[in-house]
Amino acid sequence: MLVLHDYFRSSAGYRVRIALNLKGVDYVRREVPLLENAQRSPEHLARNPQGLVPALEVEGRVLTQSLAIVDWLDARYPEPRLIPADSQARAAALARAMVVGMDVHPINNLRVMRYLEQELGASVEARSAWTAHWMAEGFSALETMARTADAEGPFLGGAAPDISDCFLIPQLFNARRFAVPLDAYPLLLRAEAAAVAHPAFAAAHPDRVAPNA
Ligand SMILES: N[C@@H](CCC(=O)N[C@@H](CS)C(=O)NCC(=O)O)C(=O)O
Repeated sequence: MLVLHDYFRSSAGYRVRIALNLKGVDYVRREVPLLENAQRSPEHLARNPQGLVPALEVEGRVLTQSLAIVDWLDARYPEPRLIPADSQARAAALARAMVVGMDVHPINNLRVMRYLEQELGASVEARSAWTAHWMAEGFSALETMARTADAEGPFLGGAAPDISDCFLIPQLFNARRFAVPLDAYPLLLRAEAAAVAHPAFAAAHPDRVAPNA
């Protein structure tokens, strides 16, 4: 049985939950309470020296980094494919996922927010402006990428979701938490609407996996 060390509101964990659900793979979740700094406990650092979630235990080994985990899932459980086989489509799907996973999320996550506040003295307003700015940059580029792609939707990946949808939907959840305006991104909202209606995405939602849910 796979064991996902995760935090209910972690968007990187949410990506992996979506991918596991899309693949129909059974797993158990273990909550790592980030606000209590459990990610920095010796126990979790032994799983992931970065002190981050998600971490996926697979047959005595631990996989980290959500993109690497989704890639592993695609190799281990090939259907449905989340990273397309066609080389051009593969590069495009990974590029969309990386807009979120490499260029938006890493500068908005908990440790960066804490650093901005505790080391650089940023106010709550300044932190919110920072978050909204980098999300808007990323969403704006993704919207253009979605518009110029061959796929007709509703997902970024087309009729079926791909890895970029696994990355986008959690980031939109974050955006809504921080009241980031989303009206300028109709194609991203179309993917979100399709995800709301999709059982694999719905079951991965933070409200569904929250400790008190
Ligand atoms: N690039 C990593 C990012 C992981 C990450 O930033 N996880 C966040 C939660 S979404 C975390 O564990 N934060 C804890 C902290 O910042 O102290 C991935 O994709 O897995």
